[in-house]
Amino acid sequence: MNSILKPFGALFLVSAFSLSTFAHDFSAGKIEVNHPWARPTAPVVKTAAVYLVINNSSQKTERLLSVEVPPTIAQQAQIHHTQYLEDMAKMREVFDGLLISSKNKIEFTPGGTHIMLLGLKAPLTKGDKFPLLLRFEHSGEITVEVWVEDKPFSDATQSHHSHH
Ligand SMILES: [Cu+2]
Repeated sequence: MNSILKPFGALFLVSAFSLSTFAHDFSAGKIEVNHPWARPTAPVVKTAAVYLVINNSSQKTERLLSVEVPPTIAQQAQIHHTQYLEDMAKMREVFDGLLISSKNKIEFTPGGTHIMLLGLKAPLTKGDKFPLLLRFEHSGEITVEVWVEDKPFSDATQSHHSHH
């Protein structure tokens, strides 16, 4: 685990320049990540879930291998599935990566697949933004910016305001 976390510091510095302040979408090759967001957390809560959409426009199946956040945000980030067993929702870590088939997308949503932050260092507050690293099998690494907000708004279409 330590060896995985080490490169993050350098990576974060580099990616800070490529973070777009205009659109909230991020891409590497044929992979696009749309609107990463998380809900605000209560002070006593040490976990949080991050949601986003991953689009794979390539000809081959892509695999999300792992996710990371800076140690200043949380101790660990994991990919989780939610399974329902006899009306009980149970979260399971995805160890072998998450497949995104060719020309397809995966939506991480409340009650479904999500990225779990464990050992939060501070509560997530509305308006906060923090980096999240996604590591893909073919497309390499993408650092996205997670926005802390009450709920997601549909991107793109609402970013254009008419001028009177
Ligand atoms: Cu979870």
